[in-house]
Order: sequence, then C-alpha cells, then structure tokens
Amino acid sequence: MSSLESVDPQIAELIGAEERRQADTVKLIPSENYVSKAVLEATGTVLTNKYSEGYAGKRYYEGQQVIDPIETLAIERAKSLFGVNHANVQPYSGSPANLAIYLAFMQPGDTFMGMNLSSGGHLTHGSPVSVSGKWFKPVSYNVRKETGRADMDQVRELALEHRPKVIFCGGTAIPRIIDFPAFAEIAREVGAILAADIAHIAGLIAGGAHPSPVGYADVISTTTHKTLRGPRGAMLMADDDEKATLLNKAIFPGLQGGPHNHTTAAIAVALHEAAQPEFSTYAHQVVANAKALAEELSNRGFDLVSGGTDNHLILIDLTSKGVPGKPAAKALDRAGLETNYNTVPFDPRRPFDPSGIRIGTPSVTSRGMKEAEMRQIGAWMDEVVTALSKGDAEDVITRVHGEVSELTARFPAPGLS
Ligand code: DSN
Repeated sequence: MSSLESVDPQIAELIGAEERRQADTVKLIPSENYVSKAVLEATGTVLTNKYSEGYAGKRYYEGQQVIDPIETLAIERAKSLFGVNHANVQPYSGSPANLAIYLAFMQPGDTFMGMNLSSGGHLTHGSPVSVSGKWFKPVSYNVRKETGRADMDQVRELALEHRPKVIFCGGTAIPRIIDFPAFAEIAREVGAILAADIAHIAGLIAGGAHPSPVGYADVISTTTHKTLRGPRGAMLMADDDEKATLLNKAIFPGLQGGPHNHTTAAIAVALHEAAQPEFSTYAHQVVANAKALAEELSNRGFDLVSGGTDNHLILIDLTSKGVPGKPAAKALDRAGLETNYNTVPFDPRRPFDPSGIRIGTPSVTSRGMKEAEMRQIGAWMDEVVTALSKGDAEDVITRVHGEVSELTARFPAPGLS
C-alpha cells in the first residue's frame, strides 16, 4: 500500500479513479495531454518543500544550492529549444504569464489589442470579465466571417486608430497558422510591443510543425502543459535584455512569490524530452492526425470553423447539425469521447451554452494513435451527434463507449500505470 493510500484513502481512491478515467477515455480536449512518467516523477518531489523567491544567485532565502542549478537548467533548455536569449520559467500558469506582460509594459488604463474570445482569443487577452479587460482598455479584433481566419486588415486598422501599447496574437481556439510576420509588421508600424501567446502551439513550434514567433514577437508567453507535454506551468521568453528584465521583475516581485520548484524541475524534464528527435515526430503526427480528423468530420457534414486545421485544433460549429455544443459535449463524454463545448466566432449563444465544440489531437497522438484511429473517432462523433439530433442517443452512446474502450486498451497512455 502506498503512503497516500494509507494516510488518505479517499484522495488515493479519487486519484486512482481519475487515472482509470484518463486511461479509458479518448481525450480530445486540445489543451490537454499525457505527460511522461519522468515528468510526473519530477513533479512529485521534495522540491515542493523549498522557498526560492528571486532568481538564481539572487534569492531571498538560503539553501538554494540545488534549486539554482535546476532553474538554470530549465532556463538554458528553454533558450536552446526555442532559440531565444532569455527565458523565465517561474510563471505559475498562462494567465499570470500574460498578466506579467501587462505589468511589464503597460500602466492601468492603457490600451492594448487582443483577439476576441469568441474568435479564438484567451480570457486574458481583454475579455471584460478578466482583469485584462477591467484594468486596461482592450481593443478586440476578430476573424473574418467568410474565412474564419484572423482579419489582418482589421488588426491594422484598429492598431492605427487606437495606438495600443501591446498587441497580443495567439489564443485558445485558433485552428490556423498564426501569421507572426504580419502581426510584427503592424506592431512595428504603430510602435506596439508584439506579444505572442503560443500556449497551445508551443510543442508544435518546438517540434518544427508550426512557424516560430522568434524574431517577430518582442515577448512570448506559453504554458508548458499543452502540446509541449510538460507539467502545469508557464514560461516567458524574449530576445531583448531590457524587455527580459522587465518581464522578470513583473513575475517576481511584481505578481508572484516563490516559484514552484517541483514544477520548474518537471519543466526542465519536459524541455529535455522536447529536444529529442522523437518529439518532432510526435509534433508532426499531431498535425497529421488533426488534418485526418478534420477531413473525416468535414466529409460527414460537420461545419469546421475556417474549413479545417493547420495545427492540433479543430473548432466545430454544430448549428447545422441542430445540436448546441453543451449537450453534444456531454453526450460525447458519456460515449468516452472527451471534448469541450466552446463558442464559435460571432456566436449568437452564450459561452456557458455555446454553438460549438473544440477538439484536438495532442493526447491521442501521445498515445500513439494515427490517421486510421482519427477516422474512427470522427465516425463515432458523427454517430453520437446525429443520434442526439434525432432525440435518442442512449443506445449509440452505450455501443460507442464499448468500442472506445477497446481502442483505448490498444493504445496505453504515457505516464499511467
Ligand atoms: N484553458 C486553456 C484552454 O483550454 O485552452 C486556456 O487557458
């Protein structure tokens, strides 16, 4: 019996249940993944016992003989993997990382630009319910209705009109390649800082399956737990010394206290894994799988925002199927296909009951699934959603769940016992 089982059997049982759930489910949420056993091991270590406010060589607590080299290793690996001059590996997650960008380069009330949430942006890119929208003046740009792709004419017009301090590109529901050079040109023209939020695509960039913002964006923020396949955490990167210093000050002492050293170690492990040749194979397969799944869904009459995908993510408007996103996601979940309901661009419905679902292929790719399995998953999704639209999906959900279990048994997930 493990210590956890003997000390707290309730939590041990719940963790075990979650592990079994993750093993038995086809996880299609595009921001999730399965980390390796090595990343899990680094996360669950005595490093959690240590306080380390400050940065290597300049800490406010003694006893940093081991923490300093761990954090330095993580930084050096991030710099080498992404080809940047500076990296900060301390942000607790993506939202604090983005807030640090505001703190570093803006004053309360200043204007910035970001992609509208329903067009694919993130809450921290100026949503009125986020501190980014409450304490600053966000100007939102959209995708074009006809193409579902970022409206770069609108970005330029708004930038010229509002002269933002910062322009954010990137987001959480963008199925297409982000045109970093085009954003950089506009940012230069209006004298704005270009911030690239690459949280979703960091692993694809590291693996060479998506263009990099390095050389275009002034600052880069990313989480470490999505396509990058590390622990839950984040990083900030920059080439310019002055900007890097401002970002460091914004993270500590501006926003955070002690870094989560166990997470820092696990980030270092994930960055090491991402530098191996097999990670590039994984990154390219993530994209190939997403394209195969998008094609299958499209052939089956699903309305994909922008018509398809260039990356790991597919955004589906279910309006034409006569089923809103929330009931569809719930029915799919009961069939063992885990997605999230999501707004689509110009969605007439509300975020808690939107028109679409968002899916992606990082997790299934980490399990070793390929194009044939993606076609099967697309067929199952169609069966469930079609049955739901006809009002009786129970038999289909039960049958598909059985078939999903057979598939997941053939593709064990990394990190799970
Ligand atoms: N929650 C993340 C996602 O699912 O995309 C963004 O922060």
